[in-house]
Amino acid sequence: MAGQLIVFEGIEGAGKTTQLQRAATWLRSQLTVPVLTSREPGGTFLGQQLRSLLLDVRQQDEIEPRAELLLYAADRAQHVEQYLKPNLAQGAIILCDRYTDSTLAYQGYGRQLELGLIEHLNAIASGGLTPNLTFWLDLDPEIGLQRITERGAPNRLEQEALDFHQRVREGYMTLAQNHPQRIIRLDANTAADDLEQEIRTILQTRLSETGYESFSKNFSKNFSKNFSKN
Ligand code: Z5A
Repeated sequence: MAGQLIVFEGIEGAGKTTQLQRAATWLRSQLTVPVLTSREPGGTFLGQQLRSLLLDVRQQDEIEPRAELLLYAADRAQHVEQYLKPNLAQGAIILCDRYTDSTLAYQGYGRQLELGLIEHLNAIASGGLTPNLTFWLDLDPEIGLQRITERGAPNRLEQEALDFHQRVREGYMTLAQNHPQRIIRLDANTAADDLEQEIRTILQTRLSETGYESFSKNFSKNFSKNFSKN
């Protein structure tokens, strides 16, 4: 069976990385297929170098919005061909921190570059690879930025003004409305344990529907173990 690409999206501090790691740990305990994690930017060796160019606050040049867009596209093109497609072809489930919707939300809605241009570039960079499922962790940017400030050392994009992050969030809202089957909105202002449970339930349903039989079997086994009175 071809693998599954499952993406976690949202503004800074929404809790994507936390939930992605928790979901990966849980899926590995449930499935026999490989469960991998990755991120954009930075999912390849080249991508790690692009990531530091893009996010380092010590960057001397003000990065032009179109230059920024092209650097994210370069990172994606490398990531898709070198990592995502080969592993999906082997049947892996890949949980990825950010993908094409980030470019639409940040460079499109945030930087206000032309959406049609970004869609075209996303199609080129992704080679047509679209996520099977996207979790959008929706959070008020004021709360997200407060979480980041408490964590310390904000990156170049995290230092943008609040209205930039508001536009990014509105962008995600529009994307979720336009792709209701693929993008699932989660209220990220919820305790991490509750979010984790919600994500597990959705993954169980979606992956069972896609034919992950060992998943359903393991699940029913766990279920009877947990709830059987014997
Ligand atoms: N970007 C772009 O512009 N265009 C593109 O095409 C792509 C990306 C692909 C990547 O930065 C940047 O690149 C990003 C968009 C841009 N902008 N910025 N900045 P990154 O990877 O370094 O940052 P990030 O993706 O935004 O991750 P993050 O800031 O680390 O946030 P997160 O992964 O969503 O959250 P977290 O690390 O899981 O949690 C953050 C803090 O909140 C941490 O202290 C947690 O303990 C806490 N937390 C987590 N969950 C909760 C809950 N539920 N309640 C309370 N506190 C919580």
